[in-house]
Amino acid sequence: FLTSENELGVVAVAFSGGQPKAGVDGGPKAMIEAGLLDQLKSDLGYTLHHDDTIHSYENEILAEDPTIDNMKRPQSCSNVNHKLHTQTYEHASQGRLVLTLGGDHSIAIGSISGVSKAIRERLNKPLAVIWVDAHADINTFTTSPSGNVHGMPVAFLTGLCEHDIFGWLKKEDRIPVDKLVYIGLRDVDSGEKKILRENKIKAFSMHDIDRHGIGRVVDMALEYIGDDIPIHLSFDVDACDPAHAPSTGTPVRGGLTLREGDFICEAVHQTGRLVAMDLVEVNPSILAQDGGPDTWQVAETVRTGCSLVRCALGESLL
Ligand code: 6HN
Ligand code: MN
Ligand code: MN
Ligand code: MN
Repeated sequence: FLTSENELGVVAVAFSGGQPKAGVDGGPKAMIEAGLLDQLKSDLGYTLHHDDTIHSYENEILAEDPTIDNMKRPQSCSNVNHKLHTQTYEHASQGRLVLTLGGDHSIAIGSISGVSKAIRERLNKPLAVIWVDAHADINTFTTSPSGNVHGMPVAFLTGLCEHDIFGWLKKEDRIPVDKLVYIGLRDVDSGEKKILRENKIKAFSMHDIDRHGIGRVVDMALEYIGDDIPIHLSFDVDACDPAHAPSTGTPVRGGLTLREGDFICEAVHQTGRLVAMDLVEVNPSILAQDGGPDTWQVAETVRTGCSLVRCALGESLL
C-alpha cells in the first residue's frame, strides 16, 4: 500500500494571489462548512489529520509585490507555496493521503512538489499527476497572456520553466513530463499548445471525451501512467461544465458533466494508488453570469467540489 489505511492529511489553503478575482480564498471554508470533512470522517471512515485551521494566506499577499518577468504577485505566490510544500510533505512522509483544498490553482506548485518529495523519499518512485481542468496551466512566464501564476503551475512543476523566485523548488521534487496527463482541456492558449506538442505531453480534451467516452479516456490515461506509480489528482473545478460549477474564476462552457467528473475521481480511487488530491478554484464570491446574487449557483459549485473529493476518497464503493 502506498498510503496507510484511511489516514488523511488535510491542508486548507485560503489563497487567491495567483489570479485577480477576489473570493477564491473562500473555497476551503465553503466546502468545510458544507460538511465535507465531517463526511470524510463519519461516512467514509477517515482519520483526519488537520490542525482545524483554514490557513489564510491572504495576509501574505504582500502590499509591495511588483510584477517580475510578467509574473503577477510572484513573491507572494512563492512564499505561500513554499509553506504549503512543507505541509503536504509532512503529511505525505507520514504515509497519509493528502487533501489540499484551494484556493487558486497556483497552490499546486507547493502541494504537488511536497508530495513528490515525500513519495521519492518513502517509495523511491516518481509521482504521476492527473490534471483535470478546462485549462492546461502550463504557460511559462514568457508565454502567459495574463501573467497570472495560476496559469503557470505545471510549467514550474515540470521544470519546463524555471525562475529564481521559485528557487526553493528543487529539481528532484519536480514531476516527470511523461507521468503527467490531462483530462478535460478545452481552453488552451496557443503558447501552451506548442509546449504540449513539443514535449509530447499526454492530453485528453473534451473532444476526446466526446469521441471515446469518459470510461475509455480514463482507462487510456491510467494505462499511460503505468501500473505501479503513485498518483496525485489535481482537480480544477472549472473542468466541470458551468452548469455544475458556475462560481469559478475562469469558467468555460462545454465541460464535464457532474457524473463525468465524479467518474474520473472514482476510477482514480479504484486504482488504489491515489496519494494526494487538490480541489481548487471554487470561488463562492463569484455569482454566475453576472446576473447578480444567485446563492443557489454558489451552493451548486460547492456541492460539486465536495462530491468530487468524496468520490476520489471512495464514496461510491459498494
Ligand atoms: N486556472 N490560460 C489562462 C492564463 O491566464 O494563463 C487561464 C488560466 C486559468 C488557470 O484555471 O487554474
Ligand atoms: Mn490545516
Ligand atoms: Mn487550473
Ligand atoms: Mn482551469
